[in-house]
Amino acid sequence: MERRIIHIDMDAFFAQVEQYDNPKLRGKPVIVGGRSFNRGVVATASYEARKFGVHSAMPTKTAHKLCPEGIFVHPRFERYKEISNQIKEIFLSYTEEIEPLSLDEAYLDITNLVDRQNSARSIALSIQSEIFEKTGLTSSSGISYNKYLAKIASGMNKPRGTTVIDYSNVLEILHQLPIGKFPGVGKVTEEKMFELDIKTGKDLYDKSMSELTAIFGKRGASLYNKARGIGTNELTVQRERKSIGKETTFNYDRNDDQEILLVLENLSEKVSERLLDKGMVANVVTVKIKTGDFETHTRQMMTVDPISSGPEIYHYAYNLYHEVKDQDVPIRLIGVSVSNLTKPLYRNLTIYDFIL
Ligand code: TTP
Ligand code: MG
Repeated sequence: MERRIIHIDMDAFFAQVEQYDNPKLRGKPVIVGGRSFNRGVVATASYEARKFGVHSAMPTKTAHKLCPEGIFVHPRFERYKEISNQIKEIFLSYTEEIEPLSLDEAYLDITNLVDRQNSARSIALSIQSEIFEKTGLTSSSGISYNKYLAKIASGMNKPRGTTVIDYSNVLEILHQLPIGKFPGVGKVTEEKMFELDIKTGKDLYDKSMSELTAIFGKRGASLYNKARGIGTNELTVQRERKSIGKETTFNYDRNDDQEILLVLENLSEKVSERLLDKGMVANVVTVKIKTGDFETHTRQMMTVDPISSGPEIYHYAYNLYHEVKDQDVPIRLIGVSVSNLTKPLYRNLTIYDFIL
């Protein structure tokens, strides 16, 4: 089945965030990076600064020379991370099939969202406008039938671009693409390509598989395929591995099972409350103890059914406690957590539903 993959990449990400947060910087050449004149490098530059030839990884010193009126700003990674999370939430509201590549770019597999009313392009445009509405920032998107083509496409009409590569235009685009723009071709490979007189996708296309494997080893085949529009469409999706946990540290080491289990029951109840708050159910329970000499031990168990109530969590925690606790060794900390969390699509039926 033909996949529809979108690659979304924020425009001049760090610089745009700085311009958004500080309106005085808007429309100006902003250069984000290390401000140390001798050792700093540029993380990124606003499009206004790029006109002067400033780009990522360039020494700050060079950027100063090229763009004397540039405004140099120190990066604020916490802020970028915050916005990155906001953007990720927007992606997740469209599909769970997402593969983030860095703070400012991700692949989305939107195959299942495409129908008669919604083309892949219109979905990409709608994601981009939603990002703009919620964060004030612009992005570019590329749409294709595999990952690396989507990534190439998103870079073709930056900033604020939306570009489709399909079977009708793929070879034309790849043939004229500078070799350094192929994902996976970094500076070193690019140099090697130049030595072989391979400057564009067409030059690469003209090489045989055996020539390329002789020069590039195992990567030869992948390069051969990349010149032809062939690449993987499988996303590496990070399933949420969130967990919810509570723990207590005692003010003295304890060894009395009754006492400890009372605490564990209490903690289970608190974990349940937070789980219910989120409207989620769990499939794994973990118990953690720390002994008096600071060794940590954990045990975990898959639940038979997804669980959420305090008594259910305690049921598993109780058994795990007896597995992990050495009768003769007092402990200073006990904790319980649940993980493998999901939102139930419908309420689980219980025996009471049948009685009624
Ligand atoms: P990119 O997406 O490569 O660049 P960009 O978003 O600044 O610009 P473009 O419009 O061309 O996509 O990288 C995203 C962020 O990662 C960038 O804003 C800053 C950071 N970064 C570095 O810190 N060092 C680097 O060498 C690069 C390339 C990026
Ligand atoms: Mg970017």
